[in-house]
Amino acid sequence: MNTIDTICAISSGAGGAIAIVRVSGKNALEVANRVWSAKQPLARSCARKMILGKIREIGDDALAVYMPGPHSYTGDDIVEIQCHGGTLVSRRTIELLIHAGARMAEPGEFTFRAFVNGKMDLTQAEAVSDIISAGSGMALALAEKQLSGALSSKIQDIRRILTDILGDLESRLDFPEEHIAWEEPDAINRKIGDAMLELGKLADTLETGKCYRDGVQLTLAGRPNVGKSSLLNAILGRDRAIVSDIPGTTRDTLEEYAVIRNIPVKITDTAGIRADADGIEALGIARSKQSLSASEIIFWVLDAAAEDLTQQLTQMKEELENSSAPVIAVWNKIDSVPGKNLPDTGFPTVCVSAKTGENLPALLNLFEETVWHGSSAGKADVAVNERQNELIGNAMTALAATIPEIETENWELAAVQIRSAVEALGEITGENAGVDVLDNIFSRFCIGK
Ligand SMILES: Nc1nc2c(ncn2[C@@H]2O[C@H](COP(=O)(O)OP(=O)(O)OP(=O)(O)O)[C@@H](O)[C@H]2O)c(=O)[nH]1
Ligand SMILES: [Mg+2]
Repeated sequence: MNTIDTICAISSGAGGAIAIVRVSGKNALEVANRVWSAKQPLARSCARKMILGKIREIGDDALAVYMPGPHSYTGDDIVEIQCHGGTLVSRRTIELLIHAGARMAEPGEFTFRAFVNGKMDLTQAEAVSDIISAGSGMALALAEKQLSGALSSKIQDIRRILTDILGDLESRLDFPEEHIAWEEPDAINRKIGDAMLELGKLADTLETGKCYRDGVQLTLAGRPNVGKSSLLNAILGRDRAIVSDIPGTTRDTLEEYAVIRNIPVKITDTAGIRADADGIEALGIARSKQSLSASEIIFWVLDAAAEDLTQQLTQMKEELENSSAPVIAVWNKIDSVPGKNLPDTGFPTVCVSAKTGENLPALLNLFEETVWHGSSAGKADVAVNERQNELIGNAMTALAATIPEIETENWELAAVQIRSAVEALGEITGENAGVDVLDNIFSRFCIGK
């Protein structure tokens, strides 16, 4: 991706009534005016105003707006043309723009330009991608905070402290004879320790970020007829799965997406598991077991109204023997046996009625607590991704190696280590990011962003 060409792409999603075609680069105005026309061409005098005109060749009505750099999304001159949606008009407009001198933008190229032009750093560019793919309000809120620079400023604060220390170490190496007021080794190490603590806190938000960005896999399992599908419907608030009093109603696994307590969740309703099944039912049960092993949280549903409570518990323990995911035991159908004494399941347990909705909020609360392992992780205001976490890990390793060097006043080695920590943090914000890192990040964007 170079930053010289004038680039264009359809920036709006597929299928809308209106399409937004974006042109960015030093010739944006000239190129756009060759394709779009009105009484007056687009010019600086009408910057940031929407003007009604036409796409020249097609004669199609289209609004256009000129946003001169550097006060535009990319920092370059931008023209955006709003034409009729559907593929024909917008594609033809792109063809005309290319004919007029623009080139098709690569995925993420507009945001890449914004990064190169200093409109945002790398964590903010990553946030743009997160905003587009956000699957829940919380994922969106986190991405918005990151876009506004919440993560960048935390990283920059730590980086600044380390850069100051590096300056101190380098001056000792450069002017060993001078009596400058250098900091005591203990004081330097205290600062490094504080920086490591802050970095550790950021690394701890990885799990939160994963949950909010990628969601959590929840499986509803149990023997036939206990009310798994009824529970799915109750959680979703609509009749998604077929429910009947015939055991073995759900034959195949069934997947649905929901947002529970702000957490995006893929819920899998499964075929009831029992020992002596054959034919199609046995195939369905094999799938239930596959889903259990891929699950990150399991609701094991039990029938509180049945007679064989202890047998149900024995089966549950057998089936979950090899499962590593946290389990919540759910006694269902308590509406038909109010006040019944139920045995201890050995797991965190909630009694509910999928039929009346009784106690469903308690189940969802327990689900939320389980996702966050009872910590306040879900309330984090920033959440790092895998890439950022790895670099934080590198920085922490380098800082840990700096401490003994400072203790023994081995300034040269201390400076080498701390410089590599500073560089790792710089790679998070993009200051030290290599071409391959940038390619990798921006190639994950969609075209037009
Ligand atoms: N009284 C009462 N009945 C319920 C409740 N939940 C489910 N049922 C009934 O239990 C029967 C089985 O419900 P399903 O939701 O189909 O059970 P399932 O576990 O999905 O069953 P399979 O798909 O066969 O494994 C139906 O007749 C439901 O109406 C409940 O909370 N209270
Ligand atoms: Mg079912």
